[in-house]
Amino acid sequence: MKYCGGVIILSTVAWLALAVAPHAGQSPTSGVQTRFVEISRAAGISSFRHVAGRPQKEYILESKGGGAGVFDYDGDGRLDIFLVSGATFEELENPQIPRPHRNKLFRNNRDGTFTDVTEAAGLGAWGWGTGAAAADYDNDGCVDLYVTYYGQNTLYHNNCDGTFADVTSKAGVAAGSWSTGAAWGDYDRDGRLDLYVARYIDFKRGEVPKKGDASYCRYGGVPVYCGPRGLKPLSGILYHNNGDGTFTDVTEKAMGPDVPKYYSFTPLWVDVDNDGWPDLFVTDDSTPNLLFRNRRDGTFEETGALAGCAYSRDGLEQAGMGADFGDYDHDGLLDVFIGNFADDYSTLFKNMGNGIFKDITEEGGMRAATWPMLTWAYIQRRTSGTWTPGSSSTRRCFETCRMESSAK
Ligand SMILES: [Ca+2]
Ligand SMILES: [Ca+2]
Ligand SMILES: [Ca+2]
Ligand SMILES: [Ca+2]
Repeated sequence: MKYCGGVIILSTVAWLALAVAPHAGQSPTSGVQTRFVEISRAAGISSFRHVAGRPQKEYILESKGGGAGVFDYDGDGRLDIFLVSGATFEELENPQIPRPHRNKLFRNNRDGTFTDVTEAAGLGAWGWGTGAAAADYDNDGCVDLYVTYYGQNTLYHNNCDGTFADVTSKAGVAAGSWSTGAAWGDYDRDGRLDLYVARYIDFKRGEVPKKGDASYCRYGGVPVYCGPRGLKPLSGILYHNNGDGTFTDVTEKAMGPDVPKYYSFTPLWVDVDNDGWPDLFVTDDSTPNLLFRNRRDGTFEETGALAGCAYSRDGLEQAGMGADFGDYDHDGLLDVFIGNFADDYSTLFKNMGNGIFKDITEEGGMRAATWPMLTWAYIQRRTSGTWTPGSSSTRRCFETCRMESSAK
């Protein structure tokens, strides 16, 4: 979750990041005992069922989660929950059959329970959803919602009366093919939030080999669905907000004609060099991470490799899933932690200043600990203490966070 210009921005692909304050009287790093209890049924949100193809997972499209958006859609000061569902190939290819798998919006009742208001809000559309990003793009005080899909994405304008209107066509932000994460940020500082949409694979089921039928369709010698390596990657899309309800695709103008095509998941707007202009970091699966430094003239320079945050310290591409920035050592520079696929470590890049990063995962004691896990997200414990890379307090916090994460 990022705060930008007073609005909440969420960029989610099966993403959850929580900042938890220490309990009163508790030392920030002294054996915190926060516990999580499963309450979805009691809270009234258990009617949501996420689906993504069949359990056999014949294709990579069937392997992804749906993400969520947690935002205050009705402006009552309480966060509501929007959950994104995928679909099945049968639903995709035969519109005549029932399509029960839908996104859902749950309104916060302020008493620990939620009410399903999907239909009343006009958000019950069907599709193979992948993520959501909420922000007030037209500055009318009501938070709007962008939903990404395998297929055309949807921009919902919040009517400020508990309902939304699909304005995708007028806005011109459908993107297409396979979008994953999205992020709102005002890169040109004109007071209006612009939109970056990460995309993954140019996926067409009929053109993809079956399990085990190609070298990129095996994992550890076992036949698995093909990809992402071996399949055609896509570039992201940068939409400039024109201020009149429409957007313009400025990807080439702002990022150049040779904008990289990678398997992108999670984009984040963040000012990595503290010059007051939002830069863009993109976590990519099995391909280098991207860092677009804002040139302050409406254009960007992609500096991921030069900045030291495109590859691991071993010089390898990692399979980045989710990421978040935070100033873990309180030096005023935002660092980034990236959750990667299993059989590799999740990476902590320390911001060294001037837009340069250093992989300090090993010094932080996190390399071996994160190696076995496929990490989509993590829980960030915000403390008032100062952490030194490699110190026992860093390790202690990390181990505590792992414990909490597994208790979800
Ligand atoms: Ca609310
Ligand atoms: Ca709005
Ligand atoms: Ca703008
Ligand atoms: Ca900047």
